Amino acid sequence: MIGTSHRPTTTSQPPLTLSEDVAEALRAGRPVVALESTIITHGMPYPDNMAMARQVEQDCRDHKVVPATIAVLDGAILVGMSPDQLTALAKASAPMKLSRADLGFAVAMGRTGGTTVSATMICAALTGIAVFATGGIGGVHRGGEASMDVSADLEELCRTTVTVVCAGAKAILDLPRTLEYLETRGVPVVGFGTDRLPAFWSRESPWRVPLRLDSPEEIARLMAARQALGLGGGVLVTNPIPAADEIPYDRMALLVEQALADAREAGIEGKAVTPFLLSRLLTLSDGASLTANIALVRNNVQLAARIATAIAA
Ligand code: PSU
Ligand code: MN
Repeated sequence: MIGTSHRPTTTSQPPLTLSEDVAEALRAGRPVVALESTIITHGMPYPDNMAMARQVEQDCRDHKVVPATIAVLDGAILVGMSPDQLTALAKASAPMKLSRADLGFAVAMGRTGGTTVSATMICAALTGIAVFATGGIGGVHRGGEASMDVSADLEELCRTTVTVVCAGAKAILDLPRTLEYLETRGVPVVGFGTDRLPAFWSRESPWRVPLRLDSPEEIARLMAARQALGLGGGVLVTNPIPAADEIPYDRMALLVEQALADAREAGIEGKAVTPFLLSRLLTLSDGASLTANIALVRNNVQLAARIATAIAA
């Protein structure tokens, strides 16, 4: 109760700033979906990034679910953002790309950045949000067996208990090694209504997805069963892009080869690789990759909203 005791100012509370509607929904047990923000800062150009960010928040509200876009502005971890805060993030000059390794640094140094899948999962779990929607996850990069370029997203899926809805992984990655990594570390990879691993812009890839579920209620049951068994760690739901918006795998594969060659030639390394490839593919596909990207993110957010609703029921 307020006023009955003095609390020391150094509490063990994590430094998270919840928007009023997120805090209110969590108190009342109403559904909330977390949304990442590297897609805003590094995944799409301005102003498409801002339009997409607003659209997916509206998609959540249309499903009577509260959106919690997560990002770091001037060192504050925001869980749920105002329209002004979203605009500031979308327009930020040289924002950081924040994974697990960078989150504490950004808070300590008052920096601004978009949170990747790994950092967004951490913040969602700290807040008590169980479902999170993104476009595509990071994975084992092609040649990763030599470069050791493996996205921190995979390790986060192993350790942090949040269900992540994505459109599979991009063909810029080594998809079979990405699946192997997740299997070894005990992360269930679920195809939503499909037996084939979706490949982001494409509904199907040549690889089978290990598990299949066909409704949001089944996904909620999987989450409940894992919780009852004390199995920590994430669930990865892979949701194929709507047919009307897809770029077929074989066509995309050619553009991906070109973009990878360009990245090698330009000497791009480390965390710059994914943003570089995405922007190259935007050019190489004459903008088609961006249209597809927006469609698949919306599709994922809508599924995440249905899963969050099924859990709350
Ligand atoms: N997929 C997109 N756009 C993105 C990303 C994925 O369509 O911006 C981001 C996600 O935030 C993901 C990150 O967590 O890329 C992975 O980066 P890396 O491969 O450097 O781990
Ligand atoms: Mn990497």
